[in-house]
Amino acid sequence: MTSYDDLEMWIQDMVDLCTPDHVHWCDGSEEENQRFLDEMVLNGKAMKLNPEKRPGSYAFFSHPTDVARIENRTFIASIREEDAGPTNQWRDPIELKKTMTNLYRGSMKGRTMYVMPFMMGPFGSPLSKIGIQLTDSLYVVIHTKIMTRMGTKVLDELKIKKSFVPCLHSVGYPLQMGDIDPEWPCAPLEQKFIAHFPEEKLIWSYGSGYGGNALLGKKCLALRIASVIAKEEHWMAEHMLIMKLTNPSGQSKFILAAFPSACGKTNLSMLIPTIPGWKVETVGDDIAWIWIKEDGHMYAINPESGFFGVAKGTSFKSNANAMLAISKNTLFTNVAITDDHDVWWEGIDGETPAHLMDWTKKDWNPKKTTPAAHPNSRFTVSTSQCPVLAKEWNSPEGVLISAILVGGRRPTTIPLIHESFTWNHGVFMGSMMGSEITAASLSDSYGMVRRDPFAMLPFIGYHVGDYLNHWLEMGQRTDATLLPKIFYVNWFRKNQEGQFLWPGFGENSRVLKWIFERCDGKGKAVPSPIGYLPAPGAIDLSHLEIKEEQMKELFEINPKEWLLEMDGLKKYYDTIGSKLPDALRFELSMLETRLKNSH
Ligand code: OXD
Ligand code: MN
Repeated sequence: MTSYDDLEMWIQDMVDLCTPDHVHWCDGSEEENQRFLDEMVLNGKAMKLNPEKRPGSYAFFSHPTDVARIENRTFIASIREEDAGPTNQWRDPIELKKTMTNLYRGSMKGRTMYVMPFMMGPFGSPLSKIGIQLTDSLYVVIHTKIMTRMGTKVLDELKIKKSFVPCLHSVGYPLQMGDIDPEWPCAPLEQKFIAHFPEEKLIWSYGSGYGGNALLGKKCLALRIASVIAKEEHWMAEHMLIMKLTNPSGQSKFILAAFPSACGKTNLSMLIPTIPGWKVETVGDDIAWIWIKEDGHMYAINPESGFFGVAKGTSFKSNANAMLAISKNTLFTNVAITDDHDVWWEGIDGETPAHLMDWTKKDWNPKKTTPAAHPNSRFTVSTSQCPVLAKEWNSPEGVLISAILVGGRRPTTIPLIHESFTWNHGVFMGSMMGSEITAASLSDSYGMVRRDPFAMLPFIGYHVGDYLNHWLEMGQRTDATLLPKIFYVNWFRKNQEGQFLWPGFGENSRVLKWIFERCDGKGKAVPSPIGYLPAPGAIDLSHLEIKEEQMKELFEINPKEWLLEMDGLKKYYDTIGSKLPDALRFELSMLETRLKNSH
């Protein structure tokens, strides 16, 4: 963190380095935002959408080489290599600063440097953190305005908090006299760097203008740097949604869920339950900052103030609330455009139009073999437009957490839901999380699970072994009875024919109901070698057409499959090395023993 007293000096140093033509301090007002949007439309960098169909909304189209987070250009530059651990790309901080300083030198020539003071978390929350991002991209400014609390008000808060995370960003495309500024300036791949300096709590990003590479408050600050601060300060920065679940009697509980990217976190956070009387409301869809308060309970805040959601696949069927949220005042990137200037993407409701402009701005028709919208096309919208926003979402106090869900896409092995025996067993479940296995054959596929502990693989700013240990330590910091219960869910189990066994979407509320009841000490469960399973009949299946056979398959625990899974996990644990906590190897051996004794 950098001291408030050093703010002006830091900015002056960066101005001297990047030599922008102008410096603009963003006030974060609506007027300023509209001015920027108008300027971008005028300069051909934004398309205003049909105000009758999508009022206040704009579309943007990135360079085809700059379309997603780039993990292979993301670096943790800790002083000691071993502090970055085996899951991060390490660079020597002195070397990396030298390389990047050369790139930044003069990189904002012909451009304006925008200074954005922004706050991650509600004003007045003990956990909230301030960042100051310097950027030469207006696209980044208008997105940061939605995704964070940005503007002059943050400077007042800075006088109280006294420190901030400096974030420097340049698209890496200086303009000489007479140069034409392209629609989406960016640097070639080998010049792109998303760099984190964990000791200094400093972020430097160069060469990309897209999403998590450029909106530095999100993945860089709120996850990678915050995970380091959180470990030092005994709290947790996690890749989790926060939802409020209310039962028909009006009692509410708050639940966290960690799923890898593109496993439906946004959809689950806005779910419309199919079981009568139950309600889901949203606190956050991507990031949770969690701490233990004096009462011994865990509380969480959502550090963001907007949704940066994947557009592709979003529809009234998959997420009606998101569709309503994005009906106005929304920024879209790399979607397709209809002839009447509205948005379209694969998976949206309705017929595929006969003609579109695709995300590369070329004519498109259904005969084309390329997708019309980029698979990582995005919408950016303020949380305030979510029709089911929980009233507590902006509370500086956070919300009391009753349950933590972990999960991923697992076509085999993992049942629809199981509950951990203890906190440590739950951390073990989080450590074994993995993303979809694509290989067809069973034995091959076990080696192909991409382990993604707590969905944090690309976002832990330090050694993964230390990270898992931090989870275990957090469990020691309070009475075990006050800790949230941990559950492993798998909506994605398939039968032999490759069909999903569980209908998903709103029907997931049936599983949430059992979780709620378990947290209330009411839901019935039976122990199994892998954890507690719902007792027969404990999951409410009323008015759901699902065969008994299907339910059996959803909950089948095949010891042979699980022992293979444990073999894969051991190999993964070996890659973590000596920093892997002994407690997790112990959980693994206990599970193995239980499985062996069960057949
Ligand atoms: C995201 C991600 O954009 O996880 O949220 O990649
Ligand atoms: Mn995410």
